[in-house]
Amino acid sequence: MKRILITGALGQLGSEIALALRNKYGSDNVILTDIRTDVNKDLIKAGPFEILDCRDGKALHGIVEKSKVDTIYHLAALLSATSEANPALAWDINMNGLFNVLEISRQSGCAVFTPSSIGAFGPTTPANFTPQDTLQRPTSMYGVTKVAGELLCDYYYHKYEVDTRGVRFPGIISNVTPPGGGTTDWAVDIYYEAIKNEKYTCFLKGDTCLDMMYMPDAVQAAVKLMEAPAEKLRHRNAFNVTAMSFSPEDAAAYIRKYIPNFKLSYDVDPVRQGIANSWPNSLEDYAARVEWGWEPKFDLEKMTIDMLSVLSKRFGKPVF
Ligand code: AKB
Repeated sequence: MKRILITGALGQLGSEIALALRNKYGSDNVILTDIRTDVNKDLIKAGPFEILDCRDGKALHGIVEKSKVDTIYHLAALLSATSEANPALAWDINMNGLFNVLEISRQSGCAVFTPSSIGAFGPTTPANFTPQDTLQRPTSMYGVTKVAGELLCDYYYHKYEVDTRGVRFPGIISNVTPPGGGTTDWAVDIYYEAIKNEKYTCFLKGDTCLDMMYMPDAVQAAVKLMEAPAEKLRHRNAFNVTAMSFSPEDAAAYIRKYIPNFKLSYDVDPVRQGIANSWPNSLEDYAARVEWGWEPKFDLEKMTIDMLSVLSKRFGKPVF
């Protein structure tokens, strides 16, 4: 049976990957770590949990050895807008955290999943159907750490045979744990505000198209890639994956099918708009499909129906 450690386990992605892995491998075999304890208390209570700052390599090593960990899902990182507001902290957390995870994995023989992002691309990357192997010259600090992270993971694979794997996640939409500090956070907020207030003020321009994915597909991507036979993987760090590409106007049009009075207005944040403008409009994810069977289940319509039905029940505001 696998022994898995997750860093950043209480965050948007971590909290749902943690649940999926605990269901699959048993709660006792999935050790959650995070710097906080004030959120997702049910997850903390349901199995092993340790307070951990991934920049503390000694503490991380101690948990890996004590719990006989063989696989690390390294999800602790600052997202794009927070990274741009504090580039030094972003470098410290995103790079030193990853370096510690890789070093400990080299010493203890762990496999490592690390998410990269569409943020690893930049304004000189082909913007439409962005290929798997292409120019990567990002202009945000988040992007710099993501490209450096991809290269570092490749380095540990080639030099030390650490089984490193990763995907370039687009914006992830979920209704469990909110994201924080990302450029794509609007795509979550718009559904909450549509249900709660029938209106939303977006911080990106209405025609800004970005890749997105619903959380069940994101969880599936991480778990499926980590279970893929190694000999099938030609790429490792990191695979393009996408499920849909849409703009605030597109999302609003789908929401209006169920909430006809929904109003979308704008208060554009130049920093996040600048980051979004430097990212691709849509990715091509052929390598992931061929090498490990990536296949998303949710498009914009299916996701909109699911988001609205979950949130309408939660907030007692029926829309269907
Ligand atoms: C962000 O907006 O920073 C993230 C990402 C696309 O990596 N959601």
